[in-house]
Amino acid sequence: MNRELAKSFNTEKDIYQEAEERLVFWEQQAASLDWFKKWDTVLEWNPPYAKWFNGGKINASYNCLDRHLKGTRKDKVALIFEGEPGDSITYTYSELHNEVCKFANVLKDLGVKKGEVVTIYMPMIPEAIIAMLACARIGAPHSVVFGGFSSMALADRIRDAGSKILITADGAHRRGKIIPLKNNADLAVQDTGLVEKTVVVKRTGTEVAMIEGRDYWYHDLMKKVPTDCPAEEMDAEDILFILYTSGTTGKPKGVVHTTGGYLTGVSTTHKYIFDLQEEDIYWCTADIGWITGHSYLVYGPLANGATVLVYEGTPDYPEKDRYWEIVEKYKVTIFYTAPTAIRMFMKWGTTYLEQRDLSSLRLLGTVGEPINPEAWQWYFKHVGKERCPIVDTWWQTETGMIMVTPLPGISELKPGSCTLPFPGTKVEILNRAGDPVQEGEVGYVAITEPWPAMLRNVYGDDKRYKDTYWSQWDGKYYYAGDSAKKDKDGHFWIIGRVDDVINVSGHRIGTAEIESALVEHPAVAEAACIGKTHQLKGQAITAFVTLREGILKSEELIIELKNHIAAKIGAIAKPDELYLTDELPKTRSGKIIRRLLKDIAEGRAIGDTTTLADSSALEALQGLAKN
Ligand code: 7RM
Repeated sequence: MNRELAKSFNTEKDIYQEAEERLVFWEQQAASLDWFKKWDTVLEWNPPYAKWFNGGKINASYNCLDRHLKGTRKDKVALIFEGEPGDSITYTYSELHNEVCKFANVLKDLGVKKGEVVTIYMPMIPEAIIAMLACARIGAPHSVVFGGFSSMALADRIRDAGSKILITADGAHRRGKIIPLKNNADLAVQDTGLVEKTVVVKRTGTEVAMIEGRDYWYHDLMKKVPTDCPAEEMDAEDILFILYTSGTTGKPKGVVHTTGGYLTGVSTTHKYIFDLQEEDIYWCTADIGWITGHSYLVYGPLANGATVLVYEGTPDYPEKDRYWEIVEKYKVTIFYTAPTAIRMFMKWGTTYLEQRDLSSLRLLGTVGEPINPEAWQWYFKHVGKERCPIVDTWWQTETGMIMVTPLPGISELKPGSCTLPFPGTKVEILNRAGDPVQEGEVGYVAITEPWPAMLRNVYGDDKRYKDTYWSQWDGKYYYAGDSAKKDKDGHFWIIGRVDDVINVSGHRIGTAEIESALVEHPAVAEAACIGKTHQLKGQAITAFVTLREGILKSEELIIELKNHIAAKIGAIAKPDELYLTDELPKTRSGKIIRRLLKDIAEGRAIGDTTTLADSSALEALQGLAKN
């Protein structure tokens, strides 16, 4: 379907064919960036260590700013900022360049040296992006810690990175309330005893304690510095940033990304996948604390000279139409969000969309989880008005860039499938032995050839890098930790994390499969399933379900939903227990934390909740499962 509709997109050449010669393709893409010195080799691959464009000299901040100042993009809007309280501000490329240069000088004055990790713990405000680009400018890797994380989580990350400088804000706006970022930062700083200087942006006007000689106001420092700061000539393989991501153990992994390959990967994918045109208003709703914020809010789009919208708040404040109000106000053309947000919009109903003009939209995207076909259809119909292709983009913190995705204008769109590997990448679905699986068979997602934006290591933990990603197939292929199937057209259907597989009486059932069946039921908004230890079956399925607005909870409905799953998948997938709940425990990036649901179902002590967005969801659930 939708091949017709996608025809309006500009794609004269067959990019898949063109990219068959992978290294030639990536070399051509790299050449569209500005380099101080050209690379010696495109790829040096000593599994599992890759060097891309080795010998090349480049700066990410220069590529996101300076090179746009030469022509008409100088006065083009780079950032449109919409604050939660409704304030807004824009920066042209030239203005953003000024601010970044000034802040780079501030960092230098504070003694930050090339190679030193700077931690950024900020709300979604322009200064956060300015700080990232300023770090990149002087060659100091940044470690952005999501502003919703606790002081403990922040302290862990500061410690692991050995960071001596922290950039934060007095507070963050969140649903009309203020989150005390500086207070949290202070606790983390005390706890680690590592941080020597902090820079504080005044955002909320909250009263905060400033320690003489340690804490500095951003606006004070910015007054005293020149606007001129040449970009440091970095090696292509110098670290651009570290981003912590949770693994199977409690200790987060610092995923290391370098400069030249990363920038090549994110700019190329951003340009082709979002069909970027000069006049687009591009909005990615991800927070800068996540990889999507790094790759597709900051580095990809700015390297491409796009106009990027940055929104500080949540979709439901002050009203549930806030996103659509923003689309209408700024005439957003490209909108990139997560399935969890889409399912929430579905739950809220269509009235909020209907009262806003969404006719500027021309392309939609999703990322973060498998999108169930029903949510896809809803997005297509009610947001895109059946005019906008949807790009369902599969990738990870570790891949740095989108790896499996449709291309508008070329690909057939299939609700629920992220379709095909991006040109110039080799993604496969393999069995344990490393052989490709047959059509319809479940296997593991593998990346069989290095790609430019791939992670280079786990910060300070080489062993973990090898064990986690390269031990599955003897160091040959990258192990993504996801399971997937291919259909008859060779299109990818991601099932979910491998750790989300339930084994009922020897039958492997993906939680995602059951969840997908559940959300097809008209009463269901969202669902999460886990495997609960069972004496006979090994594991039994427990389902947690939130209902759509206006649907009442009842025993009859519980029975109906169980039968619905049995009808959709088979009796084997019928949950033993099904709870109707108002909320599910999620991370701040919207991923359901099944581990916590498992603790609840098993009736054991709740594990690590530092990644949980809202703890009230848990309390309600515990009450339910006890009854
Ligand atoms: C970008 C991001 C990575 C995990 C990944 C998958 C899941 C992401 C999709 C998806 C199905 C998608 N980075 N995932 N995108 N599953 N379809 N389009 O989310 O490191 O935070 O998460 O997210 O399980 O392994 S991440």
